[in-house]
Amino acid sequence: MARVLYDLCGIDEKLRFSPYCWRVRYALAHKGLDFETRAWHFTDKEALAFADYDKVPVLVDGEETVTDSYEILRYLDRAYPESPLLGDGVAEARARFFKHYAERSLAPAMMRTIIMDLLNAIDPKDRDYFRETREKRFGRTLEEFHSPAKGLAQLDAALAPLRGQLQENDFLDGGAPAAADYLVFGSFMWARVVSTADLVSNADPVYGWLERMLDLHGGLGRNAVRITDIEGAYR
Ligand SMILES: N[C@@H](CCC(=O)N[C@@H](CS)C(=O)NCC(=O)O)C(=O)O
Repeated sequence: MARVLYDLCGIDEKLRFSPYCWRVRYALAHKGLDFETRAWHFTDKEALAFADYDKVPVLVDGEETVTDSYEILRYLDRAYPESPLLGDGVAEARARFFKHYAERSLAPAMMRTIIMDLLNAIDPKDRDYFRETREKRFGRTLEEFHSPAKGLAQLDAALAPLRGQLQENDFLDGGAPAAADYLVFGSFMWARVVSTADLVSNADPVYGWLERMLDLHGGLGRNAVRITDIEGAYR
């Protein structure tokens, strides 16, 4: 049976922007595993009832159904031990730091910068749901939350540890990419797919890493459909 990844789509089914799904796409490519995707919308909760979950990514691998991007990476290491993503013990505990760093430092800064582009990239049938749930989460309207100047300043500060690491290594996991890179890069793919905002200047050591990440696995990220590829969709 084909391996299936339920993957968030936007205004066009080809527009795939979930940072969590991008982690898993890179992880599957890292392991050399084939998969198909099923385009999923925010409001398509019934389509995930079989997994008893309401978010993507969901990976169906034969008899196994696994939810949550980090748990999927752990599952992939258990089921396919070659080319480890997270590793075991101490390595896995350290990799987990990058999940929290991406979710708590990078993503909020990016969200402030690209939120209106993100809304525009979402399928119109999902926009009310997105607005309602996110405004509740932020405690203000999307328009009030939107502040590219603040977001970019916040991002610049949050990138400091990446700069240190990337001045010494080509990848966050050292000489070759693994889970730390994928956990963090998923957020950059999210921004890249929905927005044309320049988040990182080309003089920044992070920029070279982004370019290397885009080229990995046969240009997986570089070849992804972006909002600008969809006729009439970019504001
Ligand atoms: N902890 C989860 C988070 C997954 C998540 O939040 N996915 C978003 C898409 S980026 C989602 O499906 N949201 C559904 C919703 O907001 O109702 C993971 O790492 O996979």
